[in-house]
Amino acid sequence: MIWARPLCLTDSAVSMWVRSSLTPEGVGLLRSGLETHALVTGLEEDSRELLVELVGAGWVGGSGDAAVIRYSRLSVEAWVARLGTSGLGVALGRLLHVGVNPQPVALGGARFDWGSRTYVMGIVNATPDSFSDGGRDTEAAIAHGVALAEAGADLLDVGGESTRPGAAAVSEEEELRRVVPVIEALRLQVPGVPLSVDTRKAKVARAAVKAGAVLVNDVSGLRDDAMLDVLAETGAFACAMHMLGTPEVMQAEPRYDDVGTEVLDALEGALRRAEARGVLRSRLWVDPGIGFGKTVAHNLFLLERLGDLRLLGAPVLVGVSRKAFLGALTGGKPAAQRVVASAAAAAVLASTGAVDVLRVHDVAETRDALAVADAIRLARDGGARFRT
Ligand code: HH2
Repeated sequence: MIWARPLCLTDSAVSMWVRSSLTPEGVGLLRSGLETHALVTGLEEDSRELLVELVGAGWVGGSGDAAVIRYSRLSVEAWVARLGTSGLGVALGRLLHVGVNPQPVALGGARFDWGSRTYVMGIVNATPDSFSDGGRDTEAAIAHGVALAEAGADLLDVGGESTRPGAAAVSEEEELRRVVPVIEALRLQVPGVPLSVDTRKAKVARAAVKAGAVLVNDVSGLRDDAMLDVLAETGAFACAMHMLGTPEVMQAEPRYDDVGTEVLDALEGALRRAEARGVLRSRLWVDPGIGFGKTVAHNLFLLERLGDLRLLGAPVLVGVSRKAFLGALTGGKPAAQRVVASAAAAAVLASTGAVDVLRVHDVAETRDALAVADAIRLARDGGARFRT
């Protein structure tokens, strides 16, 4: 039987292309010359004129501040060489990050080889009031961290302040009292698992890093210069998360003109502020902040377009675990009954290749879901025609 199958230049198809027709060099050329489309927004009159001239026949159309263009990696390289670090040059240059994994990193002795699988950050809340698993004292939090490490967590995120919608802020002293002993104990009891501290406070971050944390997970998006100074001085990694406002008010009618662009703008702003204060960009991760000043529709749209965060060139962390939007999608289930929905979300996100780390409460269940999703995403053996 004869079949004509549409062929994309996916990784799974490359060896078949080579076997059927092209040399590996030919595949490389094809890849760099392969055309695709981009939506360009934020254009002003002069940058729009420049873009029209630059892309020539690649101009598809546009109105207002937006345009659609056709591009290939080769054409982007030529445009960037011409435009340098102007706003348009930087924007177009970011297209080169798409489809490219961030550089591997060693974090607290563990290696993170981005793209090889989706990594799991286990949540260790040492809080009385977290939305789904509050009520742990120091000993219970330590035991929980050890259990999550045994269940296969690649990292553990220790938090001493609930940031659920409407939560009141916790004092610095109280937060220090909650997180530092947990980090000290986990550093000794699970030495192979890197530790992160979930805090918005520079003093807490500094004490946590001293106690053994190697990453600062800042849900306020690195807004505080004192936090940036701690990162620059200690060399700790950090995750900048997007949040609209503060936990007290963030869910009071969140509004955006364009949620995707506003999240990208805010995260790029955080990375630039951090770099300007001496933090290495290679140590920064980003997170769209699911549930932090977003409606269910905003959350779903950000997840559907998660691949856009690749433009920032940083590892992408996402927290969907047991969150309210999953309850809304499953007929109003309470947080403790959102485990299957959380694992489903993890698998869907991992199957797109747009997420590097998932922050989760249920490590064992998530690892199972990711084992399946990652295996399908990375499947290469399609029989003799496809095998390398
Ligand atoms: N979500 C929560 C807390 N910290 N950090 C990042 N980077 N991304 C997230 O999505 C995120 C986060 C909220 O979850 P949880 O810690 O379980 O709840 P609470 O804030 O009530 O302790």
